[in-house]
Amino acid sequence: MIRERTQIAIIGAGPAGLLLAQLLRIAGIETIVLERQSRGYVEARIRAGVLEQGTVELIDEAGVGARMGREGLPHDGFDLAYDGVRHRIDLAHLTGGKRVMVYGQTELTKDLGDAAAEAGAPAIYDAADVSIHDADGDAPVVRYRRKDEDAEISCDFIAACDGFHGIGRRSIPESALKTFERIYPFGWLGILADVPPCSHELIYARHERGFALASMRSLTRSRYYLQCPIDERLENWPDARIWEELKVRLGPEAASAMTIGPAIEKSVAPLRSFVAEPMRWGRLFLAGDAAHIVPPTGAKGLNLAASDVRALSRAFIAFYKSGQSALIDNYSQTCLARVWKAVRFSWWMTQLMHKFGEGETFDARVQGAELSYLFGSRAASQALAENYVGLPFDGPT
Ligand code: RFL
Ligand code: PHB
Repeated sequence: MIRERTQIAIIGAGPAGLLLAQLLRIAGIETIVLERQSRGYVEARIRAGVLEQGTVELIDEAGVGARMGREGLPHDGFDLAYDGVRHRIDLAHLTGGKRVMVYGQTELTKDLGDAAAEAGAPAIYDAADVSIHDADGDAPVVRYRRKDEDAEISCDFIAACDGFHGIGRRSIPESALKTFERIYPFGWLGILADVPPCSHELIYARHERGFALASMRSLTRSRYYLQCPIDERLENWPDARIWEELKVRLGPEAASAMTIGPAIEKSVAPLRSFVAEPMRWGRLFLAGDAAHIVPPTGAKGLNLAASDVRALSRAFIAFYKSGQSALIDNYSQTCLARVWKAVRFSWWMTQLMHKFGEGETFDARVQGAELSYLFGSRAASQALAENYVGLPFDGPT
């Protein structure tokens, strides 16, 4: 049996776990990060692409923003397309100069993984059978298996950053947790291709055949999504069919500027809203997707993980540096206030942009009216822009 001791045991080496470890490391707090998968597997998962300005600032504060500063693409706006009309949401103009950054989650995870390795404290990858013990007492323990040897970490606190399917949230007794969920009746078919984007900014399109999104990872790599049935099979979508459908849904201007090429990744993701309350049980803290999921329409998932980690790192730092536990005690309440606003925004944008039924329904008419209002009203556009660039981290609770 390997026995170890650390201040904070972190489960999960996704963006939340790695960023938390990095923020604590530079504050002189010890952590051990346990990850079920290999480093290669974690870094190859194609997911988020849009970072709020506050997330960018946090990554800089963590000392891992250099490559993002060189290679990331700052975006001042995006387009909404409806009924053949494209309307630009000028983020910078509507929010007093705020913008977002297009930088892939894969790249951020690599930068964080490199920083940990350079500091001589890489995550423990391929950690099997991770389990949590005594989190409601004073001496929590995490057990796992490493190359067929059993290991045990004793620690002061445990941060479960192990995503929606992790064991962190499941280790909390059901009676201590309240959960809220909405499952949407469709998914997103995503495609990644090494071709230049069809527009220099993102296009979110509401089309009678369903939602489509044109995004990117760089000036030579495009990321596109199509609303599809929840049980869609990838075999039904050869590359040629995806490109044709994107052209129809994104409209003639995007179609004429679209370069097509072979897909280097293709997947279907379900859409879900989910929140678990509270985000703490004794000495166990949930952060990121372990505590909440939002549909990707508002580009909020990774950004919420970053704001949880910001609050949790500040709480641990206050505890170790000045013995204050107020931030630890308020962690769940502080996070949930911002989480629910992002859940609301992601739900609203999903409702607005997707096809929910066939034909000329009441809901479709209301959607049309809301989009037309949005295109014509500065107040409505401003509310969208303010949420998209990210609400303040330390807003009212
Ligand atoms: P992750 O990334 O799921 O990482 C959790 C890690 O924990 C590990 N793990 C375990 N380790 C040890 N023991 C166990 N028992 C374990 N169980 C799990 C896992 O292997 C994994 O490495 O959660 P984290 O760190 O909270 O990060 C959250 C983000 O990944 C997620 O919110 C975003 O990707 C969501 N998202 C987007 N967010 C944005 O902010 N902007 C976007 O543009 C955006 N686009 C997206 C998205 C998510 C998508 N999908 C596929 C769901 C687009 C898509 C299509
Ligand atoms: C992406 O590029 O993967 C992306 C961008 C914006 C979203 C969701 C996903 O709203």
